[in-house]
Amino acid sequence: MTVKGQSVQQFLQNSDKVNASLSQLIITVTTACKEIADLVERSSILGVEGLANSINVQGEDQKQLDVMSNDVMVEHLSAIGLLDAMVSEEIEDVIDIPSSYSKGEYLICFDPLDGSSNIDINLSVGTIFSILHAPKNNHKTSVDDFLKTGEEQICAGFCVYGPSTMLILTIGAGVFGFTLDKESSEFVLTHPDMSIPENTAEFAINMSNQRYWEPPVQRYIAECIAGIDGSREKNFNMRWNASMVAEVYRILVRGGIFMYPIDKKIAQQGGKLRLLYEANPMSFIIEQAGGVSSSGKQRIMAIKPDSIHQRVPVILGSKNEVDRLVSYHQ
Ligand code: AHM
Ligand code: MG
Repeated sequence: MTVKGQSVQQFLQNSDKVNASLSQLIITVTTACKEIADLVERSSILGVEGLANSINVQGEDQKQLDVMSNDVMVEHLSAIGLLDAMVSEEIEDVIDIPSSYSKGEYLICFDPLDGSSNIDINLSVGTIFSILHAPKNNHKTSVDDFLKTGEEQICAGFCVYGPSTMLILTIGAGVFGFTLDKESSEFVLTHPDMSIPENTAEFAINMSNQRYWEPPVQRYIAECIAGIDGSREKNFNMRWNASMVAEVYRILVRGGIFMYPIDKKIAQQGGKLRLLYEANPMSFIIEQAGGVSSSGKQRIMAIKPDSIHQRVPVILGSKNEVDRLVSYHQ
């Protein structure tokens, strides 16, 4: 039963989709997220909102909080004996479980702090995660273990560190939103069965990349901007948070379409957003809430990854708008 006000722990206990070990793994992620929420909230007091003076595997400047959030995740998750290995946006190779801890039956991929260009301006950032089964039998952990389609995810979620800290979770039976109650330090169910309206008049895209877009996206956005005077005969509104967690949360609450499409500037790297720990978990959540998620050419969850930090074009959100833009690609 999904009763508003129940803790995430109670919610998982009542679900027939999770066993005790998966439930414990999810709870451990939420514990790490509470710690990250605290770091984000106190970052200027702690003096850690700036650059770490290091570059990650993506060639991006790491913020101190990127590194600290990654450490919090790795520390909590290494010790629970439930994981076989991990992949993080901030670490080039697969992260092995130290030999001092036992290994377990799951794999996890995460972006410890998504949208981190927003840290020093006090806008929403978040943590995204995706959980998979590890291969059975005694085997040596390898990159290949992670190269599965998004369809094989058994759980995906994200936390948004905004005015409230929220956890959005799917275990393959709908999408549930929990709000962190700072008095009890519990995530409590506030948004049961989240569902995305099929229609929307709100789009999200980084307009500064317009001159690099391909024709289908040019056409779609031009039609939105023409509004009531154009072929769509309705006005659209635009949002861009530069924080995927905030954009996906907004779409879960009131619908919308979010795009980080392929463009000439990023064509060589295959897109901007990463498949394993950004696009796949968000696609699982969006589909579970009745939305659609596509690269423009194919369903994101059907893409077989070639590498753990692979990038992909992303178009997701309200069904009718995503379907329309996908049809412009055909
Ligand atoms: P990050 O994981 O390094 O923060 O990058 C991902 C973020 C997404 O949250 C957001 O949609 C996008 O990058 C914003 O990119 P841009 O700054 O090009 O608008
Ligand atoms: Mg990210």
